[in-house]
Amino acid sequence: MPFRPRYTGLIDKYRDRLPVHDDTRIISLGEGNTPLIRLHNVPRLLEKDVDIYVKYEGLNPTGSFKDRGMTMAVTKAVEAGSKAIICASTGNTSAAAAAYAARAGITAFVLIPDGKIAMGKLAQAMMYGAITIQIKGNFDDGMQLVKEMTEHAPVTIVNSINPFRLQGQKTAAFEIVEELGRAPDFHCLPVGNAGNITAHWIGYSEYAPPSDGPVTEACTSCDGHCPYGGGGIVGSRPTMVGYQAAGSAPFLRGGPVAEPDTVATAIRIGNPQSWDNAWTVQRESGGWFDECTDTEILAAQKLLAEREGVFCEPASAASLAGAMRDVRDGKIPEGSSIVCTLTGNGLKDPDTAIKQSSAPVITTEAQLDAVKTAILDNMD
Ligand code: AN7
Repeated sequence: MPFRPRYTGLIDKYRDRLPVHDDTRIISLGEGNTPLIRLHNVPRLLEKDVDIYVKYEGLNPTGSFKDRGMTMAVTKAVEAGSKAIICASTGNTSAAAAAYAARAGITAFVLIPDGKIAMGKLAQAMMYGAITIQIKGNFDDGMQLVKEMTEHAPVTIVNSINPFRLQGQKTAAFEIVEELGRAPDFHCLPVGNAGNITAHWIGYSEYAPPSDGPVTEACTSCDGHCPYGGGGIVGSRPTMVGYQAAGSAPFLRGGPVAEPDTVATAIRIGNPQSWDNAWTVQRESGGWFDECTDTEILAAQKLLAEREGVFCEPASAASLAGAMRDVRDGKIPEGSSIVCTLTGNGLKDPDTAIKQSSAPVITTEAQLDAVKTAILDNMD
């Protein structure tokens, strides 16, 4: 039987296109290589001829896409001799930072909004041994404090303003192109700080560089033209579409939102750090931003779980909620191939899931008669 080499993470796989050296010590947990699942039942429900794939980033080692960026950011922090990393987070960045710091043997300080992160994410920061600082404020307050802290202590920021984060996250686009053999027509993502939509665009642009000029203006991490990698492999880039939660939608309001609020706590962000880059992505790709209500987000999360067997966290479902509406309205035309990024695992936020589920949970005596009734009453 032929054996395939063991998968050892995205830096090893894409080292030609990433800023690492031959002797760089790689801090990895085997992130990346996530499944691209073709939806069967949702397109049928929509009664539209579209191909919808979900890129299930919830299957990364800490359960979100943040691991792609964190393997790079922590690898580079360690290479530079840093002994401590710091981030503000709505939960997933802190989980990833804590895990990769543990792996590297350095300290992670994480600032999270008190009472506003999902339970699974708090459990992760604590178990991975981060120093957790719960602030009586939101993500945007935390981000401001983290930036100020770097002037007072030798700590490396691992939020997505760290350019190595985007370099790691661009590999999701590589995987999608390799699997489909081409770029999708549309790529839909939930947007908070807009780091991930920027990173995807950098990745797509490296695989299908425009004939003239820089790969993409959004590629701030390499001053406008990427020195890594060896040219394009496909001929097109997707239209990029970013969806925000309606109560937390600065890209729709045209500026920062002071008191962002949404059930999708991961994207409860009022002052996106990649503001300019995101508009560059929108312009260069011919895409758009839109917003989804909490009701739409939760309905899409439930639909995906009940009809496709894929459990993502609420923020992630914004990508599908928005895409479904745009397909229905014809903004995304029939015949299109669409990828929706499911940024985080549903297990991150069991409270929200249990609260909104209407599936029967029947409590009975541990006796055959009682169980028989429960089953026969519920047969179709
Ligand atoms: C599940 O963890 O910002 O637009 O601090 O956790 O790149 O910010 C999380 C963001 C989407 C938005 N989906 O991505 C954090 C944090 C999930 C997320 C986003 C986040 P960006």
